[in-house]
Amino acid sequence: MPQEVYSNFSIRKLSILDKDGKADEKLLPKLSPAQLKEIYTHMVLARTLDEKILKLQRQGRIGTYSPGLGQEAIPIGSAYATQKQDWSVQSFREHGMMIVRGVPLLNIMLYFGGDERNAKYPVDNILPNSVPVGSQTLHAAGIAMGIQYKQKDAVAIAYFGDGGTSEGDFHEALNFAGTLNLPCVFICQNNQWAISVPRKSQTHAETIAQKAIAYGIEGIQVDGNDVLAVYAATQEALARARTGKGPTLIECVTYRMGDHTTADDATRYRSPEEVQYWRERDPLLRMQKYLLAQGMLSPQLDEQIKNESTAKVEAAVLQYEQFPAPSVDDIFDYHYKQTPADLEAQKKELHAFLDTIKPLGNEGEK
Ligand SMILES: Cc1ncc(C[n+]2csc(CCOP(=O)(O)OP(=O)(O)O)c2C)c(N)n1
Repeated sequence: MPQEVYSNFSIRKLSILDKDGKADEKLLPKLSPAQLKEIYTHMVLARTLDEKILKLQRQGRIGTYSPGLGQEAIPIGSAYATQKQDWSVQSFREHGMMIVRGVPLLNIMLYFGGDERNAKYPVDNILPNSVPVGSQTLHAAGIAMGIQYKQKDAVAIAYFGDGGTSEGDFHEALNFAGTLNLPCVFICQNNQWAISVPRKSQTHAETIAQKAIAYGIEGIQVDGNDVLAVYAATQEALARARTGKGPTLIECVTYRMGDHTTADDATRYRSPEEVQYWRERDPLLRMQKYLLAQGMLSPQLDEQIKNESTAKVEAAVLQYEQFPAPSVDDIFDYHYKQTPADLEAQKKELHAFLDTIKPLGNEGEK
């Protein structure tokens, strides 16, 4: 037997809007001017929210926050391609996805305020934030198994970071998804950093997208700062999944412009030059330039969109800060159908204690 090449594999790379907002006309997805403006409006709102929550955290008015600054094109472009019945399985940086799918800003703030009631979304099929790195991939694969079993017309989308691809979960999920031909889309937000660990320490592979090849599924690398490319790639992957053609791994190449969270200081491990390189590739400015050049946006309309976003965010802050505190009874009431006697005793004891501190001006149940 001679030695021969078994096969040659390749990975597609998609970019539609360049960094100056110029589009490759041949690749433009079919979106009306109204839809393009809507996408931009979502991006402005996501960024306005991001900036506000960061300030609230610095003022001690909200808890630890994971900014989505610079990554808005990914959750927004991908969610814009979904249908109501699709499932979104998020990690903790996909506020834009929630905005597109109709989750109120209040819920997003409640999450970062540590209030568990954040996850009572008024819209279906969005999983709550899941912080365990990589876990989203298995959750989505499991949901996709359910969709397949029940023969539903839906797709499950998982969001995770480049760090997530080093977890066993990622490999198990892609393997299950491939062998079972699941209606699942894996969206990796490759933002170059997993806290202080650079992308090159996660894998020696040139791309994350090529990992799809090993699992026999479709893989594509997309410019993650190009909202139209993210939309187009997700649209294509969703159509494939919906028609029984199986899962896709989409690697979105982007950059985490902010700190990992408000508990981090990224200046300690990355250079100003690197940040500047990516600032010039800002996904929001790129879309703005495109719309201005197309005459779909004017400076006046832009101003109006920004003012409306600020008003929405400020209204949500008011709602968040006036949201009634949960009762301490919640600690005890949801573990058992019938609360056991020892827990009832603890509950009584806690109430008795709170009664003793209330007269001292303590906020009591808060
Ligand atoms: C299983 C697990 N290990 C460690 C952590 C702590 N942790 C939280 S976020 C993070 C880095 C995640 O990086 P990446 O997956 O690239 O996503 P990014 O935060 O950049 O969006 C780590 C290590 C965790 N949440 N879960």
